[in-house]
Amino acid sequence: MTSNNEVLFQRAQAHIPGGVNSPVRAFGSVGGTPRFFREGKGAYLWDADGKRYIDYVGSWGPAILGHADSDVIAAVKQAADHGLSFGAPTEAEVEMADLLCKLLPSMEQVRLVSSGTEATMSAIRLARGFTGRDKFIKFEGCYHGHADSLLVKAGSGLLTFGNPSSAGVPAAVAADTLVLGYNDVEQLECMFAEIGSEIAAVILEPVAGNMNLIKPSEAFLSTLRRLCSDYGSVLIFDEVMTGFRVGPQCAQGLFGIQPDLTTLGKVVGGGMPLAAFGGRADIMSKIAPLGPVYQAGTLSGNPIAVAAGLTTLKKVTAPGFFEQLNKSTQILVNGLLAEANTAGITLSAQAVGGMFGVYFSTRCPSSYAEIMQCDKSAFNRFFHAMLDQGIYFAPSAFEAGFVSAAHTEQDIKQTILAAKTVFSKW
Ligand code: HOZ
Repeated sequence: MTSNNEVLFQRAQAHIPGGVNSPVRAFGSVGGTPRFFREGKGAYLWDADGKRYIDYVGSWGPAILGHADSDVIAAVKQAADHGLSFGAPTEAEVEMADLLCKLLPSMEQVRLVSSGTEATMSAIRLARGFTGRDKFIKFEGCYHGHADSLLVKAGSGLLTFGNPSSAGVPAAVAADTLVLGYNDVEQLECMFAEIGSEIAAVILEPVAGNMNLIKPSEAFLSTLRRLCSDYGSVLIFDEVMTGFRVGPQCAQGLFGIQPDLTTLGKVVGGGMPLAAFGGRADIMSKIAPLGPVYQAGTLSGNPIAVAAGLTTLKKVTAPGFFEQLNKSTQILVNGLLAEANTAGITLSAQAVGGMFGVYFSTRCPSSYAEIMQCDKSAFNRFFHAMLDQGIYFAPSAFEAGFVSAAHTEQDIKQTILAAKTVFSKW
């Protein structure tokens, strides 16, 4: 019998390119039909056939409280009653800016935008305007949204579809994007020794989550901090994914490194389109209307999105929140590892806060090259078998997973049990 998901996917393809509004949703690399979801509540999603899944995608990160958290929904409804958008300042966005600067010691000033792409694109422009330099460094497999200069050897959907640099980006635009290896300290030192005084910025995901999950080495982060300070380059932590997801002070708090600028998204909007970039006041003061670097947005600081974000941030920074989330995520990872081990299947896995990575390889990868060595076809098999069992992981071997506060002990047990069933038939 044809499922409603199949019918919708067929229909979607008539007027939406590839049937999806963002490529990673298309199941392109795992094959099969994307699930069309009609409802989410807590840790669960229900698809167009009414089948329930335990969700480990969480809208690609924002749903840290689970879907349709009652406090967030109440705040959104209340804000909506007062108007959807004003294109003018509101008290709530001032409260959001105060809160972000209080939570992150590296953030003296912050500007709200509507997406992670806007945040990273604006941060790069600002770093260039501040330093008067054009070149910047990014790392292979890191994804910083889809602004032209950042779509070079990028992760997420580009990596998933085997086309890490997008067509349509003029060579001249990409010429100043220098791409190095994640965790490759020697390469970094060499690049700075050669042209350090020409580098406007270094941008990185402080825990990479768009080529599956890769942890940074301590030496990598401290070298980055030192070199950027020595050469006057702006260190940008892209915490769109890690922000308030790996700890109450994001990855920078976890690792004790202060970036010059930070980009935020996902959790910060609690499921609504909200993102931010901010950092040192001397850099942020270069933005219009104070300075010469232009950046703007009709829906920036949208009151509904700010209401969802504020409510979410207050809940995730409450005492004990991350202790519980870290524990749940670790139990999931340990359980998957134990079941694979029992079944004699080569699997590694790790967690950072509420993020996790599962790899069909003997050990957790620490570089782009190592990620590429993982068994992708084993992942695809695992993905579909788990989906059949009602467990929804990201449809790509190159995406991190996310646990929410709504995942109960029972949900995680059920997930591990599903993996046991899958591995027993491997
Ligand atoms: N950064 C997300 C995936 N890694 C974005 C989701 C998307 O591209 O649709």
